[in-house]
Amino acid sequence: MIRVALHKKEERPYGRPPDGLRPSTSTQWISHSIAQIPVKPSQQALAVGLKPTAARQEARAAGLTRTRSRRIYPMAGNFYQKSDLMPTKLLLDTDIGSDIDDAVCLAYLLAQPECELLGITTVTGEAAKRAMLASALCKVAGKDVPIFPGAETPLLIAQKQPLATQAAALTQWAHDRDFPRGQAVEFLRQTIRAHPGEVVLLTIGPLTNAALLFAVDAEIPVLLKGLVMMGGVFTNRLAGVGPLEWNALCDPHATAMVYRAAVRSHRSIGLDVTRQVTMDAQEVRERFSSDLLRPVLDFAEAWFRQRESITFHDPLAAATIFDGEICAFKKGTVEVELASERLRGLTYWQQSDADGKHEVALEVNRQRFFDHYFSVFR
Ligand SMILES: [Ca+2]
Repeated sequence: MIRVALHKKEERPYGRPPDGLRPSTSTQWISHSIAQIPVKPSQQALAVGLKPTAARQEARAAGLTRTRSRRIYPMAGNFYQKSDLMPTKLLLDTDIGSDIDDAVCLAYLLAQPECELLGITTVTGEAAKRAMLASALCKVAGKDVPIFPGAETPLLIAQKQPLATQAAALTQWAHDRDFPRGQAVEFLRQTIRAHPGEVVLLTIGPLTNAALLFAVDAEIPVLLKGLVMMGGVFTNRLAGVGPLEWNALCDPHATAMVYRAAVRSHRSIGLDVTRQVTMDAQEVRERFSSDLLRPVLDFAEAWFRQRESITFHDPLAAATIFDGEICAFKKGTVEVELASERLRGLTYWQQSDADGKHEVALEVNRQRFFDHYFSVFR
């Protein structure tokens, strides 16, 4: 049994901002039994709740007609149509501070004019230091984005990512040091409920926060506009890419819970695709010249002491939200291996055009991605 601290639920109608979230005045404790999590694909019971009827009724009551629903949930390959004039409301869940690509991704989101970044949550070890790194980028961008340190340890397995190594570069950059504690999941929950059908949740780290979010509020998956994840490996077509991917590996049980949730638009950009968008250190140093990319380059110097290139895993996942032509997706069903200790976290993908609820990126236009990525910094 684990215990999850949540702040007392406010009784307020949907459509209003979660302005009462900080600071909190009282806390209620909700127990969530991890023992309820099925461990075999054959036991796909209601791990995170699959009764969306009430949430759909609430979304309709908030003005999401059937016609509009079709417009904001288009077919694969055209996820978010250009006719959407309003910026996309986005929540970012990140393990910024380990692989450099999270910072590369956050800089892109802060510069992307079509992105309304509602908040950032951090995940895995030293979550507060990760929040400081996110804060440093937000300050350079001149944006006041709520940042919440989230879950530091996986649901059941041992920690694989205890340190935020890039935090060493924080001495060079102004950043906040104090963040609300123990409120990340509740912040996500209230923000999504305040904007039913409008928020895209982008996860670019292990899925502990997302799994807890779906576990404490089973209506959240259908209240999302979409869930976009960097994670998994779905084909074996790319030489040198093994069957396991880091985000899924770091918390396989959370990954399984998220794939079982009844999200209406669920997209995964896996390692077999993201590994195709790399840039060597010299070109990164030449092209990361804008004000917002300068701290990223500073964070990256520690990275370059061990590697000579950056792979744009997380920025690629983010870019697919704003340019539907960068990646080609196929529908199917993803199941996560939990029984085998050796293969735990492996993502099985079965293509199914008819009833597949998970869209997986299969192809990437590398040149289009890099052109798109750097275009937002001009
Ligand atoms: Ca990441």
